[in-house]
Amino acid sequence: MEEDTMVQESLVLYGFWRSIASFRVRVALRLKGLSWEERPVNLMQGAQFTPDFDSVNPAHTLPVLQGPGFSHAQSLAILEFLEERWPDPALLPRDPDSRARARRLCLLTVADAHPLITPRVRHHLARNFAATEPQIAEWARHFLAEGARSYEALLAAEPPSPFINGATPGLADICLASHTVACGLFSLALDPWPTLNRLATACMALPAFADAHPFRQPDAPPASG
Ligand SMILES: N[C@@H](CCC(=O)N[C@@H](CS)C(=O)NCC(=O)O)C(=O)O
Repeated sequence: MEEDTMVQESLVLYGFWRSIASFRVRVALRLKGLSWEERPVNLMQGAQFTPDFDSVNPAHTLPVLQGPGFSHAQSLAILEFLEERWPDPALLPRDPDSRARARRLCLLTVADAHPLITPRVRHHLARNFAATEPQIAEWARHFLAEGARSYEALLAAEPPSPFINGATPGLADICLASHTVACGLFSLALDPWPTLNRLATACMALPAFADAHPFRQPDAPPASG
C-alpha cells in the first residue's frame, strides 16, 4: 500500500516485560520495520483484571495490538495479521507444506506449552492446590522441557539453515525463540537440546530478537536479568 511507505499508522501494543507472547509480537514488529508505542499492563499486580483492561481484552491476556480501526489479541493471530497487512519482509514461507510446518512449530509453544505456564495457571495451582513456588517452577520446567524435546526432534529431522525457513527468520523462529526465552525465565538450560539451542542463539544474536527480550524492556525491574 502506498500510504505504508509514507507515514506508518500509529500502533499501540499492550504488553508486559515478562510476557513471552508480547515478546513474539515485539520481534515481528521489529522484523517488519514497524514502530509502536508499548503500554505496560503489570500482570504481576493483576492489572489484566482491571475494568480498564477488561474493555481492551475481556480474556484478560496480553498482548493486544491496536491501530486505527482494529484491536487484535492472541499473539499468533497478531503475527498473521502483521504478515498479511505488511507482507514485506515475508515471515512465512510461500509453499503450503512449509507454511504448515512453520505453523506447527509456532503452535508447539503457543498452543501446547505456553498456556500451561501462564500467571493464571500458576496462581490457580498456588491458590487451589496449595502448590509451593518450587513446585510451580518445576511444573513450568516440565512443560517447557516437553516443548523443547518436541522442537529438538522436529528440527533434527529438518535442520535449520540457519533459520527454520532458510536465510531469514520467520514466525516459526519467533515462536521457538519465545519458548527458549521462557526456559530462561524458569532457569531451564537448553543443553539437552543442541539444535534448538543453536537456533535460539542465532535468533537472539539479531537485534530484533535481542531488543525484544524481557530484560531489555523499560518496565522490567532493575534487578531482572
Ligand atoms: N495464547 C495467548 C496467550 C496469552 C497469554 O496467556 N498471555 C499471558 C502473558 S504471556 C497473559 O496475559 N497472562 C495473564 C494471566 O495469565 O493472568 C497468546 O499467544 O497471545
